[in-house]
Amino acid sequence: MKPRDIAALLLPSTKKNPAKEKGIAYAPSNIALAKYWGKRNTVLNLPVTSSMSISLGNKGTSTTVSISPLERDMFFLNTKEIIEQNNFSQRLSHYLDIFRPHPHFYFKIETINTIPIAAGLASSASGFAALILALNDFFEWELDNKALSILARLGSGSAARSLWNGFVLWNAGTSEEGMDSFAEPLPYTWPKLRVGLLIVSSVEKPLSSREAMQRCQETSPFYKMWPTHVAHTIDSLKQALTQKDIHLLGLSAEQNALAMHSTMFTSHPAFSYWQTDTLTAMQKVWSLRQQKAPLYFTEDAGPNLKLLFTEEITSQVRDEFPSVEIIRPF
Ligand code: 2P0
Repeated sequence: MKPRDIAALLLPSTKKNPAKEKGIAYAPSNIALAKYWGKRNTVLNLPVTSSMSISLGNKGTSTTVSISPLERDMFFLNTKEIIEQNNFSQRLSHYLDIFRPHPHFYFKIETINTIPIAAGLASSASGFAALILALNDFFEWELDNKALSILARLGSGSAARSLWNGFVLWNAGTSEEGMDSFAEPLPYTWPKLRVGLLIVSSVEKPLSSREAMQRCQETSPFYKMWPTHVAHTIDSLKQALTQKDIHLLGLSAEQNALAMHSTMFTSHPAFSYWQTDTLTAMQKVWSLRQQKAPLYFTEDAGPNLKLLFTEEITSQVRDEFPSVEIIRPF
C-alpha cells in the first residue's frame, strides 16, 4: 500500500475540497525516552518497536494552510519564503501529494517554529503533526486522533507522537498497512519534571536520522538486541511514571539512548553524532550523579543532550550548565 491508499481509507470521501480560507494548528515537539530506531516498512514509516516520549509544551510548530496563489506549492519557515527546492520543500511537497484534491491543486504552508533550531530537536515531529492538524482544520475532515496519528506518521515517524502534551506511547502495531501503528497519550502527569536543552555543538549532522537508523538496522550486530531492550525500557518507564521515580525514569531513558548510539558505533561504516563536548557533558552528568544529584540525559540523532531532572535541582542544573534552556512539559 502507498500513503495515498492509506489516506483514502481514512479521509471522508465527501470532503475533498477545502472548506475554509485557512487551516491553523499547533503541535508540540517531543523527546523520546524510549527511542524509535528502525523501520519494518520505510514507505509507511512503520517502526520495528514501540516508542515513548514526552512532549515539550510550548516548544513546537504553528502551521497555517491555505491555497497557493501560484502554480506551485509555497513554503514559509519562520516568515521567510523557501524559494529554492531543498530537502525540506521536496519532502513537504511529496507529503502534500497525499492530500491534493487534484494534481493542479497547490498549497501555501506557513510554519513558525518555537524550538531553538540549533538544538537539533526533531522539528519534523512537530512540523508534520502541526501540518496534518492544520489540513484537518482546512478541509474540515473532523478526523479522530488515531487517524491523525497514522497520517502524521506518513510524514515522519516521530510526528505520530506529537499530537498531545505529556507522555505519549506509539504502539508499533503488527499489521502490514499500519492501521494499528499509532500513538496515544498516557494517563500520567508529572508537574515537577523538567527537560533541559543543552546545546553542546551546532555542527552539521553527518547523516539524516532516516539514513542512520536504516544503516544501524542493516549492519550493526547490536541491532538484534534492540527490540528486547526497548520493550524493557518501556516497562521500566511506565513503572517510573506510576511511582514518580526520577531515578528509574532517568536511568531507563539514558540507557536506552546509549544503546541506540551503540548501534551507530557498531554499524558499517561506523559513525557517531557525538562531538568532544557531548562526551564532556555526559561525564559531567555522571560525575554530578556520583555526588548524589538525580540528573540524567537522553540524546537523539545529534550531538546535543536533553537533561532529565525534577524541579528540586533546577538551580544546581543552571549553575552547572549556564547555557541550558529549561522546559516545563506540564
Ligand atoms: C525518536 N528519532 O524516537 C528517534 C530517536 C531520532 C532518534 O524519530 O524517517 O525524523 O521521518 O520516520 O521521525 C527521528 O526520526 O524519522 C527520530 P522518519 P524521524 O525521536
